[in-house]
Amino acid sequence: MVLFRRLLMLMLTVAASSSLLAEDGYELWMRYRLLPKSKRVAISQIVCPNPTDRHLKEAHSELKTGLEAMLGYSAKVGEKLTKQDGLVIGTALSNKLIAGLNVDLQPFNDEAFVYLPTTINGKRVHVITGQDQIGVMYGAFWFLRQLQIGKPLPNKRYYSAPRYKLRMLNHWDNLNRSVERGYAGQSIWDWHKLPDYVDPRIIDYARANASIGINGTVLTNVNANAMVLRADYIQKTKAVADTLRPYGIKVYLTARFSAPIELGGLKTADPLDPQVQQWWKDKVAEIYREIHDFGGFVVKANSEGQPGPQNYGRSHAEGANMIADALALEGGILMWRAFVYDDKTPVDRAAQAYNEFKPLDGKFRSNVIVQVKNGPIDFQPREPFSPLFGALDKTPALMEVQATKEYLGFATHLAYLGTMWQEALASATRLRGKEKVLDTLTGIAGVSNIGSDRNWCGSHFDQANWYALGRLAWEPTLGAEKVADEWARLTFGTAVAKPVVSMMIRSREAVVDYTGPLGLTHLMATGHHYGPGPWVDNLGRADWNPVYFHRGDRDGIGFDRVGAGTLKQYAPGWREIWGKPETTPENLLLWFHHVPWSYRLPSGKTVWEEMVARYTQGVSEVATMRAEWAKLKGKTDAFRHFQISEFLEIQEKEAKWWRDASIAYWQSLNGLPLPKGFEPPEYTLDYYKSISNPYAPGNTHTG
Ligand code: GCV
Repeated sequence: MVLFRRLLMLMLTVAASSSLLAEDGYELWMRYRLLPKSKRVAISQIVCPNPTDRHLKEAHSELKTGLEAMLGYSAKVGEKLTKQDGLVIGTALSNKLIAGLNVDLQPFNDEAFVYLPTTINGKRVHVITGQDQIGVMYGAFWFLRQLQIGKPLPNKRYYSAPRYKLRMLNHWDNLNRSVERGYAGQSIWDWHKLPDYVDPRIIDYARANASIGINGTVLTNVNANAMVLRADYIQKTKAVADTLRPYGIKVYLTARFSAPIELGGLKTADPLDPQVQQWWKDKVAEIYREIHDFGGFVVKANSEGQPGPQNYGRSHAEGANMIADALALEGGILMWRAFVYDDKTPVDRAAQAYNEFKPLDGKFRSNVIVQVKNGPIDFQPREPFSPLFGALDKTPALMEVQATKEYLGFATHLAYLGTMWQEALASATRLRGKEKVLDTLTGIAGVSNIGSDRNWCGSHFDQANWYALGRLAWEPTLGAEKVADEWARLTFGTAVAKPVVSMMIRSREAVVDYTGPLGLTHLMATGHHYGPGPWVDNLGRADWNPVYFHRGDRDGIGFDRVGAGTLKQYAPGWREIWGKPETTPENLLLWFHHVPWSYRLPSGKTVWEEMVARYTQGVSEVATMRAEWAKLKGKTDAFRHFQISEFLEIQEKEAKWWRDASIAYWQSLNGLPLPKGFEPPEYTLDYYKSISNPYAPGNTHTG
């Protein structure tokens, strides 16, 4: 059987590399396949008088390639409108035909675009314009997307403007090309060959990002290596920046707080030391001499062993402001992460970011943005939103989400994260005047899931998370389902979109169910975080251990965050809802409360019965997804279908592993029998405890 599969895989790989069946995922959502006749729009000409201008060049070339492939002929390219059906692109300044239309662009920002179906000199035209050429480029990608999606183009003026200025990718990529929490091969930044050789793949990366509106990328890991600030590495970064710039993408780096010592030979990195301050000013000036539009830095300080201002008795604000002052001279920004925990183990780790940053609100320079993870702990399959959203009245905040699925099954588990991010973004803060979390943000940053794998993300479905990141950062109210529908149509074709979306929409909840239902959290194995480890209790600090987070014992389970005082970090409206087990929604019950195993839920089931049911439901949901995917055989290309089938099989096996290991462990605590009708775990708890995967991917440190 295994041999047969290998052979099949080989045959499919060969087929996939031929031009006949080139569906290996490399093209992402920009596949531009020939449209059915009924969906083809007549475009005989593309009118773009300045096709070599920055952003217009990229728009023009993408339109040419995309339209030719989708329409099956090449549109004439020129400055004058001579044909009956044209696509007219540019700004009023760059295109006289557009100037003549007097399109009102006033309410929009410079990244927005307007689409206008109209007539010029009696000829039918589609106009794509904006205040700036970057808007025109976004409009071009939008236009191509509309055609591919197979829905009719708007029949009147349509516009779109990004909600947030900062729509960022954060690569956790090390200089040795390993990727922390990366499951898609090596880093796409080949630092060794840069700056002399820039892999053409970087252009495709830029196209993909531009097509979904991402406009900034942090090239390096937040567990930072100071060397990236060395003169030769600045040249390497410059080469990447030069390649991404035409697509409207700015480059950022992570700054190691101790760089003045490591690179500059200083004795200290104390932010109040004038020599240290000068070092950062000089370093920033050096970067901007080479990269005039460098975006700025991201800093992880005093967290998980990273150096920071607290090493010198200074606050996060003092540390951030020192680097921010250097950046301000050049127009750069500083994203200072709120994912901190110092060496004193707090009563509740979920409380720490708020405890540290709320008192500093108003103390940061205006070019500092505090970067806050979506939940208070760490990208778990389910957490409530971080209480810092909306609580920082005078400091802008960026929401950090994780596209790479460190806690949601790595690359092989199907987990569409659009639903998870939507849950956080759409949460009501219940603070007066700040209705939803998404209203409190300056931007969204997603920890990248991109690597050197041919399909970029380690699995075909994981591309959807990159896609959703860009689309939701452009417009956070779009809705996870609509985004999934776009992606499915673009990636697999319109015919199978419905069943694909249905799988995607249920997928994250399935992972929650088989890894940690009812608000349980942080139950994974140590280090690599692959697989279950709810029994782990031997790590260096209390709040690294799963037992710290679930607090299960003979009598009950869950973390009492009311008693711990953490609930007070949320607005009074939430305190009322989450303050009592009876009013807390089931999906966060054990996050906020410690309850007896016999605690009865509104359904009449006890917590224990419900937990077993949910674990089991998670596994059967994956089995259902497998069956649904199997039905699409022959309706999608063979290669991707095969690989996804194999991954779903892995997911089902691992979901069962999570279920069985967890249930065996909880039973060892509570001594309760399984509710009627449920299968016992396949193996003993000792067996599950003995599983060891030292080489599971992604567990790297600064390289
Ligand atoms: C980059 C979690 C991850 C770490 C990561 C850290 C962070 O703890 O396991 O790999 O480090 O978050 O966000 O800084």
